[in-house]
Amino acid sequence: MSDDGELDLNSLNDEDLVLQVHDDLYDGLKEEVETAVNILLGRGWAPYRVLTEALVEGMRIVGIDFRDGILFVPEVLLAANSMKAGMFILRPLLIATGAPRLGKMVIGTVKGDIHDIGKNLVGMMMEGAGFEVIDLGINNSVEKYLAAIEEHQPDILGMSALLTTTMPYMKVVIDTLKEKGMRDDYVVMVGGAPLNEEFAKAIGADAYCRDAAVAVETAKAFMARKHNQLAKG
Ligand code: B1M
Repeated sequence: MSDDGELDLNSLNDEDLVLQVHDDLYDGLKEEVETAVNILLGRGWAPYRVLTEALVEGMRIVGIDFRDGILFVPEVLLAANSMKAGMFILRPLLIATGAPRLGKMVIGTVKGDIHDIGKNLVGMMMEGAGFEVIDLGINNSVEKYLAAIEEHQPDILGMSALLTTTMPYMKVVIDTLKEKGMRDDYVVMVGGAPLNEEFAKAIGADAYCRDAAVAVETAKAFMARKHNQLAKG
């Protein structure tokens, strides 16, 4: 503690500091989260480790108490803003790999859904792996996805949904692609907490991605297959 009673984050060891980030995220203390992220980076932590162990884990805990009615929307919004502030610091570090361009992805959260933290994380990690990412933001109608696909001609369409009520909209988008004879032109990857492999298969997506790291590996595998097919003519 400092003289004014404030906790000096620098005085904590790594383990306690990470636990403190979980608490500060929970309490929506944006500046404290930013400070702790910078301290961990300063101590040589890899950006991905800070992201997963401090921020994503902190948000997981928030999610449990939100589910159980201990936290409510205003508190969770503050937590989400703190998480975003931490991600903002990590973003340039995660994408500054100088990796060659592997492909292009259009990604967005589906209509009726405003959750964007996971989608943003996927976008960052994809950029870090060398993909060009066009982020459509939240609440995307099928028309918005189609317009973006036509404008940007991506290799991959990524969709995110965090609500059981919005995840069926992914099928609307995929069915529309089918109707227009465009389905096979793109790899469709889907993700979000309530989804699973079975759901992805049932709606006709190419892949379900449990998390951002899986999204990157899956996208790389699809691009490798695509390049092999092109090479074979
Ligand atoms: Co909401 N919310 N929320 N929420 N929220 C959930 C999703 C919920 C599970 C909480 C709970 O009850 N436990 C619950 C859904 C229940 C259900 O449908 N079964 C819920 C609810 C009910 C609601 C509201 C309806 C609450 C209300 O108003 N009464 C409301 C809905 C608003 C709307 O969308 N229309 C609502 C609102 C909000 C806030 C605005 C307060 C805020 C969002 C802020 C924001 O995103 N900017 C919020 C938050 C933060 C959450 C929780 C707590 C955390 C979500 C998150 O950011 N996780 C969440 C609880 C939970 O998920 N356990 C909850 C961290 C993030 C890194 O993980 O998003 O899963 P995630 O992303 C992962 C993977 O899923 C995957 O990779 C990511 C990174 O590893 N992935 C993809 C995600 N998208 C992908 C796309 C891909 C690939 C992988 O494409 C290729």
